[in-house]
Amino acid sequence: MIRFRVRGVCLALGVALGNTGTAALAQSGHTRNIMLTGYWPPTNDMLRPFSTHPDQNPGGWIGENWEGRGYNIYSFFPECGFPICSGDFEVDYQDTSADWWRITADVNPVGLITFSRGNRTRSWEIEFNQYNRAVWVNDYIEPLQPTPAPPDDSVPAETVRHSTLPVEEIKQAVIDANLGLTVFVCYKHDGGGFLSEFIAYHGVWYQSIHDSPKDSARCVAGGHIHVGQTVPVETGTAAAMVSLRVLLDTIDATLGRVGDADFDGDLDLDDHFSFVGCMTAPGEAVLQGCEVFDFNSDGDADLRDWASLQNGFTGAP
Ligand SMILES: [Ca+2]
Ligand SMILES: [Ca+2]
Ligand SMILES: [Ca+2]
Repeated sequence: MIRFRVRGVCLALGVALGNTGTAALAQSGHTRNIMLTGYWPPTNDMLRPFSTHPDQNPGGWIGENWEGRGYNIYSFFPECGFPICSGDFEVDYQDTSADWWRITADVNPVGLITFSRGNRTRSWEIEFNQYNRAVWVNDYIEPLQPTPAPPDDSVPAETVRHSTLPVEEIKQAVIDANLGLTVFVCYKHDGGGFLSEFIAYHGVWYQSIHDSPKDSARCVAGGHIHVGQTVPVETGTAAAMVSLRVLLDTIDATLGRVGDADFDGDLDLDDHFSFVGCMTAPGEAVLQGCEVFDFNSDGDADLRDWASLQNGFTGAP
């Protein structure tokens, strides 16, 4: 682990670990992997339950087939003894960018949310704009600007990329959760021009690259949320989960719900009947055409997947 000192106010770094431990299974042109990144507290601490790293999450990973929805949730974040952080995402444009591309190549996320520490209030600020800036706030390790700057040579400098998260739906859901947060979408401003906006830009940039339904690692939606410094960790975790549920709803609406074999929007007896012909032993390869039943993305359609289907039973509309 490289430890280094940073100073002053600093936003976002995300983190990468040497071994992410992800299933990285591609299916039907996309995974069911969701990538979350955190940075300064509370955004690193609030994402611990979704880390597969035993040192960062001694309580154990809860991301597998989270809430029976058919998505594996993976988080990556640094350890920060403010202002010092350690981990693969350093407060450095060069390392952050290199780690971003390495981790996404492993996770192949179908959706992503980058989080970073925001202002000094209990805010949940959903960022709409992130720019391909030619000039950024200097980081602390030479070279102090991104290399290259602007980072994205596929579009002109100062091009804005918008969040593809369902920003209004996330806002409303977090408000409705009554977590004591000030929730808003930032439509008029940018992400601050430092590491927060840099990783935010990477998120929406990555999503645009993998936007096509023909992409073997399709990414449906991505964007950034700034979390206020005084948001308690537990509140941050709760709000992240609320935001995540809305993201999963959006991905379901685009790709179809896991377990919905007849693609009619429900998990009813018709789907259960279909499962019977698809069931495998644990670890036995899922049959072609039965991938929709592999809730935990481990390559089979066994009784664990059946349990998720049963728990998600909706009946016919
Ligand atoms: Ca640097
Ligand atoms: Ca159905
Ligand atoms: Ca399975």
